[in-house]
Amino acid sequence: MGKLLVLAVVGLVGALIGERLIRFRHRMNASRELKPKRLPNCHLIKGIETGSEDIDILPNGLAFISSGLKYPGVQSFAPDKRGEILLIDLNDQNPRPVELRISRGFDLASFNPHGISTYIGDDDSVYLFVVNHPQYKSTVELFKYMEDDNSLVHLKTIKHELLASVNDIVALSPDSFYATNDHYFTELPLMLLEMFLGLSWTNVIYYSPKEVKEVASGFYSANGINISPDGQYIYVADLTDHNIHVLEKHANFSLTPLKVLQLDTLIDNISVDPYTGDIWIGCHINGFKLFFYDLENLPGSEVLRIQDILSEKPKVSQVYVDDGSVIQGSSVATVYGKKLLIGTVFHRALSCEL
Ligand SMILES: [Ca+2]
Ligand SMILES: [Ca+2]
Repeated sequence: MGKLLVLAVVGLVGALIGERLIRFRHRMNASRELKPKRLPNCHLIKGIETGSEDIDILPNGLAFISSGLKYPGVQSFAPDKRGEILLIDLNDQNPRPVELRISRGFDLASFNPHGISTYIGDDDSVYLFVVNHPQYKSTVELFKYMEDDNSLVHLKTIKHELLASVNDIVALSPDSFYATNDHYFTELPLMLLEMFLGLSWTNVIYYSPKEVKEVASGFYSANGINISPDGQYIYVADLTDHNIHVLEKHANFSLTPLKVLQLDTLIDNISVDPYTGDIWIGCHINGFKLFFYDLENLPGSEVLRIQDILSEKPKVSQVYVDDGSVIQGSSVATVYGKKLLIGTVFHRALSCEL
């Protein structure tokens, strides 16, 4: 009887692990392969070799790029090099990235930038919000961009217990924002367990100096976040649930779920074309290739464009696919006029003509 019970328990645990493994492989799109789909006029941007995880473009064509992310379990080609914010002017024929100097007093040595968002103030001041992971913790750094000398003046560091594992951010004013947490746990073994078990415990936080609150929850891994041009809707990417959530924004900054657009790829950052409202997303074709980096089996890149997301039938177009031979691990795609920029978690950045 005792042996039977042991056998039953072992069988049950085995079945449970097997079931979780199948679901985990599905969330990771572990067997997904895509045929390359190239655009005719693309070139790698010189000077970006170690990541361009997020890109945010101002209406005048200046593009801010966060580079050099170090993230648990993810490849880095320069693990000992600090991160940086790069700037390129997309009005130049062959734009060259320049590193933005950061004002004194900011701890540059531990700078580990991730998601970013810009905000233009009433007096045309440009604010740059940067998710930072010094010592693998999460903070949000607020900077003011000074165009005369291409520098960032550090205004403040925001830390909060609700902002524990921040991935991306969208600015709402010079000092308030929504942010996504991509994990519930912050210790690596527990983060991995959370991913393996498929817990949907991540969320979106509203932050202002006066109020901090959870405004949406139930995501497997909330990642990119952005806002519609009219400011009424918030888009949140759930990386491992392969979908984009559309939420309605209210005057008190609470959010209510409106719809979910289901796709079949791992969605990272979300960009919104300010003129058309089109959504551009940088996606990971196969999560196993991203998280288990192998030179023989490179992670590829996929860019999707979504038109009319609020309509009954949003149009989803696959714009670019690469098997990793050109660009690995696309995390962001964003447009300026006819130019498409594709950024990556740890690799290079690509500029294409549409
Ligand atoms: Ca962003
Ligand atoms: Ca991201």
